[in-house]
Formats: sequence, C-alpha cells, structure tokens
Amino acid sequence: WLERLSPGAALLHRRACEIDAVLLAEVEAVLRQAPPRGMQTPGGRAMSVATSSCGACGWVSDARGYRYAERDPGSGQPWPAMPALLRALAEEAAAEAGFPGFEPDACLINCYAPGAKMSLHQDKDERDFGAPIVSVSLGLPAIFLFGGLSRAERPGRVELAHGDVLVWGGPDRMRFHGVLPVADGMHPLLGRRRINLTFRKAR
Ligand code: MD3
Ligand code: FE
Repeated sequence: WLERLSPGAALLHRRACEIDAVLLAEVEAVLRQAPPRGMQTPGGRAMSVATSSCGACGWVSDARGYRYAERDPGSGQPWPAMPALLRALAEEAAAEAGFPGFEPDACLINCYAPGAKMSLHQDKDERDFGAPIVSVSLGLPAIFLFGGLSRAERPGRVELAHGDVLVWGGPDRMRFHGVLPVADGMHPLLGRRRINLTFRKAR
C-alpha cells in the first residue's frame, strides 16, 4: 500500500516482495561483475556501507570528491547494464507515486552489514533535480531518517523493511536523509545483509 510521507515522498510498502528472488538474482549478477567496495568520504573517512552501481554511470567517492563516473574504478570497466526488472520496478514505482516518465540512468547498490550506517546527507551530485529518486530495500530492516532542507532540522524516522520502495521527488528531493546502524539479524533470502538500491537520473 502507498503511504504518502509528504507531498513529494511516498513509501510503497512491500512493493517489491513478490519479485524479490528475481530482483536479488539480478543484483547478485551485477555484484559479481562489479563487486561492492568501501568508499571514502572526500575528507578521507571510510564509509561503513560498501557500494557498487549499474547503468550508464555509477557513483564513486574518493579523496577527489563524489561524482558519477562511466567506469567502475575497481575494474576500469564500464558499469554493468541496469537489469530489466530492476529498471521496470523503478519506473513503475515512480509513476505510482506521481512521477511518470522517470528514466533512471544510474542505480547505486548500497550493501550494509550489521552495524553499517549512512550519515545524514543530501543527494546533490545529479544534474537534474527535477527527476525523483527511487529506493528499494532488501534484507534486514533499517531505520531511515528523513530530515528537512537544512541539516539542523530534526529528522523523522521510518522503518524500511524488506521489499519497501521509497520515492522522493519534487519539493522533497533535497531533504537530508540517512540510515541508523543496521541491527544484526538473519533474513531468509539475504542472510545478515541489507541491500538498498537507489535509482537516479544522474545526467
Ligand atoms: C530522500 N541511501 O544512496 S535510501 C543514498 O538506505 C542513500 O542506502 C539510503 O541515501 C540507503 O544516497 C537511503 C532512500 C533515499 C534515497 C535518496 C533520497 C531517500 C532520499 C534522496 C532525497 C531524499
Ligand atoms: Fe542519499
């Protein structure tokens, strides 16, 4: 069911559950070609989340800063293509949330082991803030923090469970957001992992 969190943000509860096994197979195929890596913040701090990407461009982070790049710095190869079911899910979810015509060209794959977290941040490396961001959560649950347009605003909390799909666009696109450290547990399909996919129009 669709829960509207604010005018430009919707949580499609369990939207991906019935196709979770095929989605995961597509994700695992990408991760074999482009293994997730720990990235560094521009300040040189190690991020606890391991990241990969698929699509025409992928997100990379190192001492030079954050940016989208056409190749995986780990292999020097272009990123794997965005698998068809993943892409279709993102486009359909965007349309259901009120953003028809979404054409993602990048999908970031964030891999969380127990204890991994993502600090409060804004996604602002994309060229076109008119396009929404669609996120799909798989595996262990996590507490998602959604803040305001300034870092100072106290964030709200929402649990993201396996199969949940979030869409953020319009007036909510630039909200600060993050993820609290993932609690240890065992998921029947993913084991001791949380994987989050974020579909973007980067270029
Ligand atoms: C709200 N990922 O990759 S997904 C990220 O669970 C990221 O791995 C988190 O933040 C994760 O950048 C959160 C939900 C999400 C993604 C992008 C957003 C929420 C957003 C962009 C703007 C506002
Ligand atoms: Fe983000």
